[in-house]
Amino acid sequence: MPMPDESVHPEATGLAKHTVDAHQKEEGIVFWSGWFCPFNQRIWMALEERKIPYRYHEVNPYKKEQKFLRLNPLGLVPTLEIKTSQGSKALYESDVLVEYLEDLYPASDEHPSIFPSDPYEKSWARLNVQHVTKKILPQYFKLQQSQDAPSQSSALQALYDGLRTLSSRVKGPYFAGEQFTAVDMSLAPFVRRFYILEEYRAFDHKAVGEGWEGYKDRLLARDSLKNTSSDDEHYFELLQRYLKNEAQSEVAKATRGGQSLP
Ligand SMILES: N[C@@H](CCC(=O)N[C@@H](CS)C(=O)NCC(=O)O)C(=O)O
Repeated sequence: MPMPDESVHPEATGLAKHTVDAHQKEEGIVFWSGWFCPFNQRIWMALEERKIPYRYHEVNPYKKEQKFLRLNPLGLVPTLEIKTSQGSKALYESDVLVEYLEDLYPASDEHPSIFPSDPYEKSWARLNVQHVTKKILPQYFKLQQSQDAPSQSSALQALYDGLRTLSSRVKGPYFAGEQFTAVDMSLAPFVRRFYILEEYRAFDHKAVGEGWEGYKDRLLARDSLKNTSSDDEHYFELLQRYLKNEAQSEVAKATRGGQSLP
């Protein structure tokens, strides 16, 4: 029997579909993407923010087809296939891919960087990407999948704590000031999906506290987020399996088993 997650809507919709259509010609980078995945959307945003040429290729990572596993043995999106004269090689893991793209296309007017140029500020940004990935996201997934009131309440408080810490470090309008950076990008796709937590898990943006609401509004208004986002109904179709704790993805299994995220 196929896993429930296998039956995701086959393609991006809404504004994301226009972006897909605009990236069909052959390029040196092939973006193996799952339109629905927030980790994947980080890289999609980076490609768009940095104006990097790429070809979009939709893949259902829950089907684990051999040609996909040959590129990424973990079978996860995002994956980048890099074409060379000797053939193809690949890289994966959103946090690594952001750094790869930065090295491949160093900051220029044509390809604006998503890291501050000052070395301290750059490492501070990296530290805060880690804060998002290691402190905020596990609580986000825990809150989604928890089925009883006490565990939902403790995940909700821990999520607020993580967001509050980040929010207190935002210089404004974005994390590092005027520049939109990898920190903003690491969180924005998840904030885009918070409407489901508001509806089903009593999440309240106001409860995060000072500065958060303005910051999250600026994230949600960013073109690279909007242009890589699909219609709400299709996110809900997938995320309701998390709300019922029925999802069988690696992230869902890790969350259920109390392990760190894949
Ligand atoms: N740590 C990875 C996580 C990527 C990830 O979990 N992707 C999910 C989709 S949101 C996936 O491909 N899942 C396939 C599976 O669980 O089998 C990253 O940051 O790139």
